[in-house]
Amino acid sequence: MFMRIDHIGIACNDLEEKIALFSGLFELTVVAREVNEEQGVKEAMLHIADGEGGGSYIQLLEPLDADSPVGKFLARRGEGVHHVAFGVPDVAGAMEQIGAKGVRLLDKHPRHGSMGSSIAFLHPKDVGGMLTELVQAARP
Ligand code: MC0
Repeated sequence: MFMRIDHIGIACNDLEEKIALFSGLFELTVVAREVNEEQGVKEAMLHIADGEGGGSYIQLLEPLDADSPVGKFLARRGEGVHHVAFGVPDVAGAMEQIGAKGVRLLDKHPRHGSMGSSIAFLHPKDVGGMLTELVQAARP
């Protein structure tokens, strides 16, 4: 079902500061920046590699406000890994397949994600404490 890890999402208080840190430490390049109002984040994608089905990235996430998912996460846990996103060929199909196994879907329908992708989240309590995202890349 999963083709690859699409990205690791990192919650941070200051996007520009963490872009400088990650690009300096690992020599990664920012390939996209976006404000996603629906998800309540300002974000940057740092490219790691390309593979079958799409690329893999570090995604840096700064909350737009304290009541957003990333804002609440920062208040509760501080900066760090917020979610793991798996690349799938068909996000609606993957949602149906995983939902049938009893995992709670946090989205009823796929939503708009980074770089034109379609995404859906799975409840962390049903995936060993890991907030999990399914990603169908716009251009595999
Ligand atoms: C909360 N919990 C987490 C967690 N956030 N566990 C692991 N990783 C996380 N990131 C835990 C809480 O500690 C709590 O555990 C339990 O889940 C229920 O939390 P809650 O009190 O209901 O907390 P809420 O209201 O903060 O909701 C958490 C939930 C929410 C995951 C349901 O954040 C959500 O719907 N997230 C999906 C959307 C999202 O995260 N968007 C931002 C990234 P205890 O043990 O204390 O009960 S958007 C994005 O990444 C896009 C742009 C993209 O990739 O393209």
